[in-house]
Amino acid sequence: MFNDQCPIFKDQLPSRRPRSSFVAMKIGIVCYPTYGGSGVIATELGLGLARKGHEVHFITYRRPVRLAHFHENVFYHEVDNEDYPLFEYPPYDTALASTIVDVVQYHNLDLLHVHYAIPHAAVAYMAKKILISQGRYVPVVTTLHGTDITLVGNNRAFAPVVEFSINKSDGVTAVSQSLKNDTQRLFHIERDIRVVYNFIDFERFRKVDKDHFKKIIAPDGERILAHTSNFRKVKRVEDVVQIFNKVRQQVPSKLLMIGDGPERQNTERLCRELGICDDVRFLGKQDAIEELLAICDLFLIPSESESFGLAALEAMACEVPVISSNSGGLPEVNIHGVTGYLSDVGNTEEMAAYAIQLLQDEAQLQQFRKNALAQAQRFDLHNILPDYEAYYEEVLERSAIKVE
Ligand code: GMT
Repeated sequence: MFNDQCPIFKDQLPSRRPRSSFVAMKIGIVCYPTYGGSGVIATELGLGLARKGHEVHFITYRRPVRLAHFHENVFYHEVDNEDYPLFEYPPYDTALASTIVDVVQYHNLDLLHVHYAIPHAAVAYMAKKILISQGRYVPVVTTLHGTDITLVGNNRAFAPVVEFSINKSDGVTAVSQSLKNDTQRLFHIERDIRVVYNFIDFERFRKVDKDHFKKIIAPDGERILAHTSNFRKVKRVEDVVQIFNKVRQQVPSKLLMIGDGPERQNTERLCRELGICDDVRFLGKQDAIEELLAICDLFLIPSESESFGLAALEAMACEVPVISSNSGGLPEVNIHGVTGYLSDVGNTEEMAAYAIQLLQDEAQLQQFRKNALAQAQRFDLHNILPDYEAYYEEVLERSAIKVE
């Protein structure tokens, strides 16, 4: 007899994995390929693992944005989700499950790592069951990124599937302690959740000299504030503008709005109403965000909910202090009075006051810049990646032990 968690096919299990020496794994990564943080983390993780010698197979419906070049050990499998006239909604989940089965079998994968519970964890479960019927067991690790959990708070329709597929995963990670707590509060979770934080690649995110940009954006030496997001309601983008409106009355400054999404039009309208359009630039989606962060003095992220706040970490790696809300995992990243300041969601008065105080005190700003970098270094890719590798090993070993 076997069940969903317990592999029965002894000969394929990784008893060949001595802890002390490096053993390359074949890992399938399922993610959203878009600009969102979960896709970025999944792609950077895959690339990092491949650089270490693991074989990584990305399975998704479009080439992930950060998978721009050829990489040894990296394979990309596009999910073919053909739209038949019969379907009002093309059945992506079915196409994804079929692709996973095919890739696991053909490339002999050791483990599947799916990012974002909806629908990836449920689809991975379906693929796992199909593979079991074919005499093959592949353990599944699910990483929870935030909105896959908090969304359920707003839409209970997802709850049974999310809860079931988390419990049926062989390993579960969350990107912050706060998200782990939320998951345990919102669902009946029977298994341990490991916190593995978001990370940053310092090869890319570091302060570089882009003074020529600075002169174009702030010709009179104004301070530069920035916000990056997907401009969804949860980001409270209008708060960013309200904070900036107060700051610019005290400190000559400019605001860079990087990204795009549903709230952009409302936000642009607000800038017009406030008469501050000359000081605000909407840049849309940008690939080289680090080049823009390099010229910034302060980063604003007043989100309603934020499981971690990768955008804040990216800013801090570029030595930019952060004014944020205190929601979700943000206090685990941004340290109040050290790397920036935190306020209650919606308290734009206080956020603006903190920003003004910091921008008017050059010595303190410089100290916060250093502190932000030091804090970001805790989340260096080279520190976090081994946590994922160790967790994979643990999940594989646990699966092996169960059958012995
Ligand atoms: O922030 C978003 O809307 C995108 C979202 C995603 O799923 O791609 O980001 C979430 O995952 C990131 C990576 O783990 C986290 O850093 C973000 O904090 C989290 N966003 C929210 O919780 C709102």
